[in-house]
Amino acid sequence: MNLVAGKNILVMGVANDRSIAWAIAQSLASHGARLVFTYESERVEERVRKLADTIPNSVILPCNVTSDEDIEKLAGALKEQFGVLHGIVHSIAFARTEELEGLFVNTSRGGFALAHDISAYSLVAVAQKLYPLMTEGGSIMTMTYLGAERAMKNYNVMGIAKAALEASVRYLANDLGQYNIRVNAISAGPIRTLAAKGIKDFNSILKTVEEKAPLRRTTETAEVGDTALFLPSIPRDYRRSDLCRRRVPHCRRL
Ligand code: 0WD
Repeated sequence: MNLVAGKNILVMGVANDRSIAWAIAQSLASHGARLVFTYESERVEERVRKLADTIPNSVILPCNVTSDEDIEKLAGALKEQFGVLHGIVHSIAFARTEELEGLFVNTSRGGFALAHDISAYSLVAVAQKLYPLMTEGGSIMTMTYLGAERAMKNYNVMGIAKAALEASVRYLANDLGQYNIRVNAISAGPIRTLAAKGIKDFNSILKTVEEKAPLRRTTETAEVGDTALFLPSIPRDYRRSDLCRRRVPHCRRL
């Protein structure tokens, strides 16, 4: 089945083959999406290029989300090369390692601002510049974590940034719904990735999940990938679609 055939989807946040963004990209590509990957800097360009080369027809473009200029250039390049954009996968976060251990009360002003800029505001900045390309409707999604809702050991400033991210998702969804653009966050369980390595004692979080999660195991990135696939696969005119008629008995052809 090709759930996203013919859709142009931007994937931001691939750092390596363990990245959640990479698992999402694989699910989207296996269902026919045309993908554009962004990379933060030359530091990761080669790695991202090698991964992107394994997906036919994919393109890679630079974008450091702390730079408005980069985001504007990205918007220009996407407009020129694709015209229409159907989806954005925002899978980006950053906080200084020293802010991801010990007491949250010790968070610095600079560390707080940096974590919020990269992990929360970047979604707003990207949505702002790219939603005009979503002329056929679309899906914007980001990645969050339980630490937004509960105080979790060592997650600290990232939990506050994720709370800001989740609130941004609600406000963006309210703004962009009128253009048939959905905005969602997926809250994944803890997964051992590069970003997770920065959280002190991450192994004990994984162990707790193995003991307490209903499935008694941690989440696989591929599971997050397939969950993410559902969002851009929703037809533009859902109420007129076969999907709606089949699954919702009271939903008649309008
Ligand atoms: O347990 C986990 N791994 C969870 C992660 C559980 C729940 C949610 N998440 C979230 C993260 O908070 C993040 O929002 O998922 C998202 C993706 O994280 P990931 O896949 O765990 O981590 P990683 O593979 O490191 O990708 C994050 C990437 C960066 O990687 P590095 O490690 O190089 O910092 O975000 C990108 C970068 O590629 N990134 C940026 N991209 C553009 N501009 C920037 C930036 N300024 N900073 C970081």
